[in-house]
Amino acid sequence: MPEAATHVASGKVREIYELDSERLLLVASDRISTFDVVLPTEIPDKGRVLTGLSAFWFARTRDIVPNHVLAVRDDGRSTEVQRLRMLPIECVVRGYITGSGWKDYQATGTTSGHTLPTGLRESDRLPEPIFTPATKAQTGHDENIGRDEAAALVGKELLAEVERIALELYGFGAEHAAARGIILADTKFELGLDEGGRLVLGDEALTPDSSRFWPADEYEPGRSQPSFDKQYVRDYCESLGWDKTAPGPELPEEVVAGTRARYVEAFERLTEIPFDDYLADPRVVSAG
Ligand code: PZK
Repeated sequence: MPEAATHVASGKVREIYELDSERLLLVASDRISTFDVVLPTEIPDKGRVLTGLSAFWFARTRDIVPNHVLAVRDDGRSTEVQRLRMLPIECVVRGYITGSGWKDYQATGTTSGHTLPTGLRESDRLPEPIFTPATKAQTGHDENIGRDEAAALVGKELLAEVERIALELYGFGAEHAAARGIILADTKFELGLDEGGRLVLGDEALTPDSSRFWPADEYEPGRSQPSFDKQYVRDYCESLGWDKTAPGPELPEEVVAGTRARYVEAFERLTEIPFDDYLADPRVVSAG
């Protein structure tokens, strides 16, 4: 596929290649992970859904922050991007208390230095979205860090700008998603600096792999929420009594089909573009 490109990095479900000194190619695979394990069965078109959704958000948030996208290739799963100097923090924003934020809150009443109201239930909406930066763990899990620790990594002034941008991006995505029946519970951005030292949004943005999407019509605080995209996979894996260590189980075709349909549904609800139109010409998400 990326013929003369050098492989530079692998994520769990994505690859990065170097095109030249200034450009990288991000390739989103159809692999899916659950409980932190990549499964042996792929979800057809998952990589295209994530690539298209990211490109959609990048196009619509350009006035909030410039982004690294140069072009989405005709295959719909590969994005040519501007090479950046990535910041050494994950820029997480939470509008709801779940995941590691919920764990921190139960243990300390705080997360990333934010003192939260008492009496919150799992998955409750927060009074306002909070910026909860995290370290980039090479292996294992990212660790939430406070403002001082984050400032030590990127500098105080840059951190303030990063926080403002991350909160604005989350607000834009959450409002857009809410109007279409999807709760954007939390999300992670990665920012970098271009050759001029300007902040640029990198990585993927506001996808189900970098965010928690919850179906709004099933929202019920006081418990963990069903995932918009992965719930069939989780339910199936739980039904097997799998111990959640690698290798994960193969998925039956009805779980694959149901999960693919959920990814496509997320794409179509959020973009209001038929997924087939994206397949025919990936540039449709970047127009308008
Ligand atoms: C960059 N990652 C994360 C790891 C992936 C993604 N525009 C950029 N410039 C420089 N570096 C990166 C980017 C971006 N995006 C992102 N690692 C480096 C990552 C593995 C696979 F797809």
